[in-house]
Amino acid sequence: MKNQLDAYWMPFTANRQFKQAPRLLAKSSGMHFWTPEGRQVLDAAAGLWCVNAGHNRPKIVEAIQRQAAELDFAPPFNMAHPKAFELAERLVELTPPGLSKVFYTNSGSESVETALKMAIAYHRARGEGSRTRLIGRERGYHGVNFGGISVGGIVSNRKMFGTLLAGVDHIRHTHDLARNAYAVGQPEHGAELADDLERLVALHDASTIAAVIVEPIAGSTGVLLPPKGYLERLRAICDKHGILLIFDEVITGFGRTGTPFGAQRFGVTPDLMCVAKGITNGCVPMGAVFARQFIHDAFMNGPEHLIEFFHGYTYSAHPLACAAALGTLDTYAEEGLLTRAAQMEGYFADAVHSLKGLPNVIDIRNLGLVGGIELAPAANEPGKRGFAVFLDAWEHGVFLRTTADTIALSPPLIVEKAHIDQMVGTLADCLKRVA
Ligand code: PXG
Repeated sequence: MKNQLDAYWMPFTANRQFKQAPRLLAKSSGMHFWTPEGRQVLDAAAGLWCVNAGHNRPKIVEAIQRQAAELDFAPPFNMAHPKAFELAERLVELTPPGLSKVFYTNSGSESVETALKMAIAYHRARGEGSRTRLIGRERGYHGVNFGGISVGGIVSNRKMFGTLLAGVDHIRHTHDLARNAYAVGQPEHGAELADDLERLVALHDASTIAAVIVEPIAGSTGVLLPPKGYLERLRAICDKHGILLIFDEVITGFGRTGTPFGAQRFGVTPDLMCVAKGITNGCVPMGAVFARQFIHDAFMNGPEHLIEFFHGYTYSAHPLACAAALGTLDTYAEEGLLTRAAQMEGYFADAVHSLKGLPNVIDIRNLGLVGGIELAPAANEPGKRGFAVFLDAWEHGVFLRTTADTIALSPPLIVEKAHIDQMVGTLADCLKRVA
């Protein structure tokens, strides 16, 4: 057994712990995984915030199978295939007005790099080449490539990797247990934290700043919700200073908050919007960046035979991914999944907030079909308690995500009340056992 597990260096995993007691998945369907031994496990994490329509949906499976047999690969540079255009048209029907152009990538991390490059190149294309600075936010997660970890604000994802990108700064995060603990939905306090962007403008001058990137809801860092009025204020400050606003909607995209995108739920439209995950229901790697028309148009000058944006990937608009995405959008549309989280939000909120008072719980947060349960860290051992809950829940039939000592629930959008009861009931028992 040891040899069989040796060669694979696993991502974002405690490799030595895992290989002593591996957790393997062999099959999936709907709301569930099965282990190789045939044990059924409820998926309370939509895989990794991506399987929004549930597992192994027939339309998506068939679309991938058909596509693989018909056109396996089409070079994306100077060539294309019909589904790439069809998908782009379908996607922009779902976005807030103005986000009318789609650039394909293969992951959330690539979407972030793409958006950051677009922002800098956009300003240069329109003659403001001094705007090169990128602003992120403390505790932000924007994938793992160099641009993303530079604007990101999770220390452990940054500290091992040298000096990162130059010319990056960060606004403060919005997490405030003292004022907002146990808020239901968006917290009341903290809109003024958006003014931190004014501080950075005063420090660096707006003429040096290209863009600000934030997640509407920060997921990986432990489910941090935008305070009421915060995103609106960030938008207004960006407008005032000619700074582009980038939303990283890799987690909030495709129905997680009860609208197709978080932008619609929060009523704030960014200039660039990064997505991935739910675009193909997690079945084939794919990401995309949505851009406002004026950003795209700024590139469309110069001789017509020349490339306008020197960027793209071998697998941009991959036929299998486009087919999977079209099958996914059909499934979302037929079952009303992009708004279903709004219908389930009340029941889900009551369920997660019922965990208040259990051992070590210090906050509970929710919005749409996202729940965060924050635990007090064990003395001198941050993350240990969260990991113990993850393991205990897995052993008791529920797969969930923990980051440090926050438990994140983000079930597939097909979730029924009985599943919510099971995941929250199991979690309640876990918290009692692990305490
Ligand atoms: N941006 C955001 C907001 C994300 O959540 C990425 C970018 C990167 O996507 P790729 O496809 O390159 O992984 C993500 C990814 C967690 C967790 O524990 C979440 C992600 C990745 C790993 C762990 O919540 N999201």
